[in-house]
Amino acid sequence: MIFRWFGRKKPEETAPKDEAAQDESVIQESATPAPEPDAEATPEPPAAPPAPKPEVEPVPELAPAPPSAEPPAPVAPSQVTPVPAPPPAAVAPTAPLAPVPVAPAPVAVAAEEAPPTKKGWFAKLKEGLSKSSSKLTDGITSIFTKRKLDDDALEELEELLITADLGPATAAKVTAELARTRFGKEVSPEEVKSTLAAEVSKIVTPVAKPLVLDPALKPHVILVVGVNGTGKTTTIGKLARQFKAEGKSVMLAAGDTFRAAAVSQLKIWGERTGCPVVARDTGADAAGLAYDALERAKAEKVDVLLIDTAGRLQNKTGLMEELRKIVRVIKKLDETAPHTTLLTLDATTGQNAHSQVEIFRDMVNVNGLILTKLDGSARGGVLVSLAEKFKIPVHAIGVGEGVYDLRPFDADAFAKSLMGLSAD
Ligand SMILES: Nc1nc2c(ncn2[C@@H]2O[C@H](COP(=O)(O)OP(=O)(O)OP(=O)(O)O)[C@@H](O)[C@H]2O)c(=O)[nH]1
Ligand SMILES: [Mg+2]
Repeated sequence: MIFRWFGRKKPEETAPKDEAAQDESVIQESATPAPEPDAEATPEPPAAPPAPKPEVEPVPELAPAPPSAEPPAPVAPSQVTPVPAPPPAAVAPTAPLAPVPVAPAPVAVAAEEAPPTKKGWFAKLKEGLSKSSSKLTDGITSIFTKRKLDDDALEELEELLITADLGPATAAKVTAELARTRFGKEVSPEEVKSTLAAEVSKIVTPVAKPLVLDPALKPHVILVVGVNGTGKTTTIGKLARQFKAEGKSVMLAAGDTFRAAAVSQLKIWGERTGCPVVARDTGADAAGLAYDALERAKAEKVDVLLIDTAGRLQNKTGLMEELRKIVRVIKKLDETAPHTTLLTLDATTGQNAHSQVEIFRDMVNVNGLILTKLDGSARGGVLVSLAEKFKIPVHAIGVGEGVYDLRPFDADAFAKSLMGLSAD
């Protein structure tokens, strides 16, 4: 039997925000570095720790964090034991597409907030997508005010849709559909918007699939991958909260072993959500850590293990190979794992998301997507072209930095919000 956890519950049914405090589980850091898997059990043991250097290579276009003057300080086990409280002003800037961190990012964990109501959720989605939708709706209004749907209008519309990141194929398909039904007629901007919303909804409906946990798996392993700063760690925190609210036991693995701040960031999420975090020292082998975490999750029969990974650009082959190594090593313990390989994509990056999907999919069999930062992105239309091209399930969307800001991807609500229309 398959348990559908996601997208089936109304937001108000989720646990209150202090659920973590009621949970008895506490963060269990490894006081000593976890042993490497032995050579017998793992023909490909993760041997020497990889040099941290490659992971912090300059990442001009996508790195979220400001450079720090401090070099990465190695973290001794004793130093990681106390989990720092979330900083009061922890709301980090929304992933600037700007320069280049050459050192650990500051720990960024947004402050907790109240769960939204269902109505509040649509309003939030609409507000979040307002930058994307205003670009589209302003354009549609200027093209279609008192104007017949002729070839020129269609061409302008197609161009507008392409610049709104829907991609050429989707733009052509959607305009062709409008032409089929309305060509030669005077159409109002409102009609155009609702026709487009219906077409967009048709395209994205097949990928709007909740993440399904298999209760027979102890654990269901979810590996979270993606380019630097796309929201992997934050999404893990949000998912952990949701799983806990469903009554699942959850374990987190701090597979981003390159930066001390990355481990602390996950530990804060672990503390907040009441989930144990398996971690090692900075610079430890990520595949070895993942192996240890899975071994422990199996022994403790936890329902779901979420493995964080270090951000990596899709064109850095060495780093992508490392990701494959994580997959190979955890398969020694469970050949069906990871059961879900989630790619986080930052909606503000627009069309670059396509190359991220292509390469991560080919390297590690990505079978689920999460679009983050749809709030405040003017490029939310990219979700439509991704859906049409790759047909990979979009399990959820991120609409903010808070723990409740991960929502099931509702095709209709998304399509209407993108076109600036109201819920009904
Ligand atoms: N506005 C907004 N910000 C988000 C969202 N998801 C994540 N962020 C923010 O984006 C920044 C990067 O998020 P992380 O979760 O650290 O990203 P990451 O992929 O783990 O980054 P690396 O570990 O450096 O590769 C943080 O400041 C988050 O708070 C979202 O849905 N909306
Ligand atoms: Mg991270």
